[in-house]
Amino acid sequence: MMRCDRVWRNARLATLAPSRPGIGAIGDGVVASKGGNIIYAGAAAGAPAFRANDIIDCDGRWITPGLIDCHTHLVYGGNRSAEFEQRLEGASYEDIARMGGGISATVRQTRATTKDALLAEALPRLDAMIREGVTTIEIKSGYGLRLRDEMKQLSVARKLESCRPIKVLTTFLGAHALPPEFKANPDRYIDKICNVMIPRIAETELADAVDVFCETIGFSLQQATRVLAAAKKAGLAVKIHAEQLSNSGGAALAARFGALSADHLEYLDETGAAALAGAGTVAVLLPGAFYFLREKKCPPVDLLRSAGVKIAIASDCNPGTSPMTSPLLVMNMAAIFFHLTIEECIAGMTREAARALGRFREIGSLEPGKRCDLAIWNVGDLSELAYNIGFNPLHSRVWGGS
Ligand code: DI6
Ligand code: FE
Repeated sequence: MMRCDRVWRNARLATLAPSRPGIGAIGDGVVASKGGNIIYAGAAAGAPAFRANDIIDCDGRWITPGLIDCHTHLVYGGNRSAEFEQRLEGASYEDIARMGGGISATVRQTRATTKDALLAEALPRLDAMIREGVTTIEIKSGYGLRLRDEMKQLSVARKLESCRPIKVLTTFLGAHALPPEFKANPDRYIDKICNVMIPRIAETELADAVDVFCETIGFSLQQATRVLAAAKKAGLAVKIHAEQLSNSGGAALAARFGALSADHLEYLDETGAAALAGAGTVAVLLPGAFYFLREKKCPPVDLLRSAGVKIAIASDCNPGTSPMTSPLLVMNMAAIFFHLTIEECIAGMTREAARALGRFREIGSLEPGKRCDLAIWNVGDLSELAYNIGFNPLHSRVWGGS
């Protein structure tokens, strides 16, 4: 008899265990948890006899690991629905930015919003994610662009974790855009990020990683290099927004710094893909931004596959280019726009997303020793997760065993 807290039986499992092919499916499966962690996840035949306080009959439902959204900008002030209307009338994202809108508009609103109000605005978005089975989310700063407001954004992101049953990982994205105070001197802002902001963010443990928007309309390769070097020096993991609107060489830079992930990648080339593969950097694809900006160029998925790069997918939830809070819609769009397979879509929001956050030892698959984060689905076939549009088949969600 094996003692445990809770058992889910009569379930079909997508374990996502790397030792099994594909999504690691098991037809008649059992999951058992103790102290918030998985102690067994596998076939019913061959499972030990469990003595549990709670035994849940899943009636043949599918269980996947809890979903992981590994790239969001979920905490921000206001919204940009008025800009959306301008775009519908023909203005481009760049036009709007030039007129003082875009990221700058959200920076103004975020600076003017209190911590409590930011929290209140973020919670409905987080709840939407939770309703579709998300158990871990990454949240970036980048709408404060000065130390106190970046810290405000990050501390609101951290605070969300005490408001809901969810794991929040935070990323400092001070190098998201140039703040108005530094318009005349971009390199001075990079100095400030490297010499003041990153050391302070590291010391206060407000961020788990550092990201940079490496792009013609963001920061140059040289500036991004300085930011990533400062992050490494402060002992923080690094990520990068790379090759979204042009090929700037961000992927190779990510590889050079052993980045956890390189994100967007529409304009990635062969050299960049080989570099990511060599470094084990995960490619994070963001179909929501591609859709909302009506982009034409898809990320080179075949190139990623043939180079052997791991592929994650995420919402990029943000007010300007992806006002999206649905992980299921991310899967649908990744399949339709980027031609990902169902297996890639599911792995992309579980196992590979965990890798993109450097947390695959703790989450992302149904394996003994991992946190017992589960999503239990009312579907006959797992492809229904990506097939339905705007329908939520989540039956229940388990975070840390309960
Ligand atoms: N890439 C994007 O698509 C978003 N940020 C980034 O680095 C845009 C964010 C916004 O428009 O508010
Ligand atoms: Fe982003």
